[in-house]
Amino acid sequence: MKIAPASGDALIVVDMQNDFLPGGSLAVAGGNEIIPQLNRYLAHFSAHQLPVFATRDWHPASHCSFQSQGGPWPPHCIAGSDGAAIHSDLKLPANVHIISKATSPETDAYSGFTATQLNELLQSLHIQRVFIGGIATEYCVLNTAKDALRLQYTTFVLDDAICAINQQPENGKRALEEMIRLGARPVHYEDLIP
Ligand code: VGL
Ligand code: ZN
Repeated sequence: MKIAPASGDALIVVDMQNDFLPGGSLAVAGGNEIIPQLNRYLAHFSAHQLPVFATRDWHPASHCSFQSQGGPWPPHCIAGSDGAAIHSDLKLPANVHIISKATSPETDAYSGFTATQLNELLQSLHIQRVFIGGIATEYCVLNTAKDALRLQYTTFVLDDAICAINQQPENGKRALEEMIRLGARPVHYEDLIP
């Protein structure tokens, strides 16, 4: 399948933050290995002057998803901390749209669309197709893709630039299958027409 990125397309890079990468407090094994691949997509979208969005988990120190508050996760991505910073090897364009999510203590949000301006921004830029990559496949990538599909965006998942936590070995694989079943199309960098 060949795809030509064109006007109306946007790239959404999900949660490529230090805490989710090796060395971080909720490190996803292999998460760093998708950085070069995401950089190829970023270069492609930038070369075509297509908009780029980067979501980030941006939690208060007492967030409900933390184990100390009865949640499932160790503390991670505390707003303004080094752990919450997007990895410096990721080559985001200067005009990247940063989308902060799960910013209030009492609610978690795995989707970049939950309680953010993402949909409004995409609408204002007349975006019809979104290309989604990043981490974690079975949490924030999955939920962002599901919302994109529900909101009627043609949704591509970057099969070669996502990474799963895999608390159970097949979680990432199953999440990709679910996205495809719901109508997302998997893409590989080689599918893009230069
Ligand atoms: C995420 C666990 C907790 C994610 C966010 O970005 O997939 N996972 N918070
Ligand atoms: Zn989180």
